[in-house]
Amino acid sequence: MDLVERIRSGNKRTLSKLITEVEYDTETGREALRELYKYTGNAHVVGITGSPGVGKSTLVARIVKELRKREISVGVVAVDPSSPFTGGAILGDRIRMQELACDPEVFIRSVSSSAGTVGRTTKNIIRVLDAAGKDVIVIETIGAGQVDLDVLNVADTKVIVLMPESGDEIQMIKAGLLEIGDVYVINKADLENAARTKSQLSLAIKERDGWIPEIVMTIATSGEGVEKLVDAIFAHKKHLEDSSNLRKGRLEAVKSEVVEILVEKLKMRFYEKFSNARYSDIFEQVLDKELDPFTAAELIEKEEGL
Ligand SMILES: Nc1nc2c(ncn2[C@@H]2O[C@H](COP(=O)(O)OP(=O)(O)OP(=O)(O)O)[C@@H](O)[C@H]2O)c(=O)[nH]1
Ligand SMILES: [Mg+2]
Repeated sequence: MDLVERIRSGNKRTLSKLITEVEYDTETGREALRELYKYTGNAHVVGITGSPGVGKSTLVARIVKELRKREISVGVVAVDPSSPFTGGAILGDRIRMQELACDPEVFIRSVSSSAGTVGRTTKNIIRVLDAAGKDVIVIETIGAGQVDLDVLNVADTKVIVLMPESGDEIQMIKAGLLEIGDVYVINKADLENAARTKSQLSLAIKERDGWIPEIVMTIATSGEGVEKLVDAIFAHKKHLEDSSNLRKGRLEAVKSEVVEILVEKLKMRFYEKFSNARYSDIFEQVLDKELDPFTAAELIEKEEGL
């Protein structure tokens, strides 16, 4: 059986090995990604994001359980928070996740965000899981910084997780996350201020592309509200399918991915060019303040016919 067939049969060991190849960006990994590409696009990708400690991992474990109850196969990609302060939670997450990982229809993988290429790696892991036939792929990220937003971009449904707050203004408004969510979760609804946070949130969110973001209250530790959350995710999925938004969103993602690849290639090419002495006088001039970096870039552009 060739690799593609083994992956598509859902063999966990093969899947695990291939994902490692993809993580290390090996030739085998790249080759497999090219071959598997045409089998992707069937999975619904759900991005779960929110500040450290809001309960994302606890929630993801509950979502996976709920999906399995509905006989839906699941892949989970956890992008580890890089902050050492939340490091303690990771061990707990792994233990919770391990119980679920025994299920042959569940595949769970962590990616370390310390690697500079985590965005692309995560996208590629999602592809492998998609080609392997997982119906839903859940990604957990902390939602801060460009990398996380990149990762979130590939999600068809973006779920923003908040917890009750006592302030006048929800922190997430400042973080700019209120413009991108399709579903909002107020987790830890057992704590004070849950209702208040919900009403503040409902005032802040707006309709986008014919979809009014849903707000769901959950208590991830007990599982309360998780069924409603999964329903909201599927309602959004249906909305995307019924409108042309699924295709539109994915088209944008494809575009930015190709741009990203081109930029990476261009960068390599420039560094190669700069490794010989050809432009060294320009760099010297910039260093000596005879040229500014913008003018230097323009000169090189002209020289290269760009
Ligand atoms: N009271 C209460 N505590 C919760 C709830 N959900 C999660 N927690 C607790 O909140 C803490 C953080 O939960 P995690 O699931 O690790 O949170 P996280 O968002 O994944 O955290 P990071 O991955 O570190 O960003 C844990 O101690 C959970 O038990 C909830 O609904 N209510
Ligand atoms: Mg977590």
